[in-house]
Amino acid sequence: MSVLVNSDLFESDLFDSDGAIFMGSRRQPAACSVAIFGVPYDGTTSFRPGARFGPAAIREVSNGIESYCPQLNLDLEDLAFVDLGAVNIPFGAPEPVVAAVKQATEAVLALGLKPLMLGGEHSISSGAVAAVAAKYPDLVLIQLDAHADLRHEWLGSTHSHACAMRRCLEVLPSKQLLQIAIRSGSRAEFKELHQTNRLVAIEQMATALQPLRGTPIYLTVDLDWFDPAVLPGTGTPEPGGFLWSDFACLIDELRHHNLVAADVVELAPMLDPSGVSSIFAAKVVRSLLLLIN
Ligand SMILES: [Mn+2]
Repeated sequence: MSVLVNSDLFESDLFDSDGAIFMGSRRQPAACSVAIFGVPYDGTTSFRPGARFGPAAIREVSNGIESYCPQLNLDLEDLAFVDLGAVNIPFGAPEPVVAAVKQATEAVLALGLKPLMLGGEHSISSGAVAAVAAKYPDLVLIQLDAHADLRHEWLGSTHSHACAMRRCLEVLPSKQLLQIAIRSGSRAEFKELHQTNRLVAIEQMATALQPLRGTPIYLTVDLDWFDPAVLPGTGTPEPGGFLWSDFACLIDELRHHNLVAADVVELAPMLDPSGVSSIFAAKVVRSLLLLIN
């Protein structure tokens, strides 16, 4: 593994920096505050694959949206952020991928940058959360997702996308995870959601977050939290989801918070020939870039 000592001469075999970058981002981390990186992995996808193409699709369409966000009254052009490219990952099983994501996130944090990861499937989040939780022991993880992701194992893998939050709970205590308006899971998963008080109803979202102002927050956005009518390009769509206006309510609250890391996962662009899902995802990324800075 390479050792990162000078951000002006950032060269690392942890990342493959070839290819397109997110609108307005730089290729070198010097003087930046946020680092975008992609993880093109969907090796445990159990239903409809394609999330490996998510990071590239988000970057490709990013130039089609404005850099200015009227809601936040902030402009990406006023920020300095780097797009490091794709984490170099092996093909196949998830364990070495999660390990590579953890190492890459540690490298980003070591440069003093806040990580903003583009998936890829949700299993990658546990690697990034582990690295961020090591830096911020009081970290609170907020999960937007249709699914509870609390299975101990799924289809023979403990690092399946269906186990994403279970793996995060190995590095975070239960009370440091908030699962926002989960609408799909097993009976056992829902029993746990209720017993632990981790499930937050959509109407309670702002109220539940207010006491956490000042606490370091990691936001993981599984795009299937949104309704398939507005975001069909995802591997495990679930009817009964949310709209941009619901996300905007979360943004309104999070602007008062200390967002230290985020990821946006499970975009499978080829499942939406209209391309709107990718544009939706790019707009989510724009909001997070502006918030995390
Ligand atoms: Mn999900």
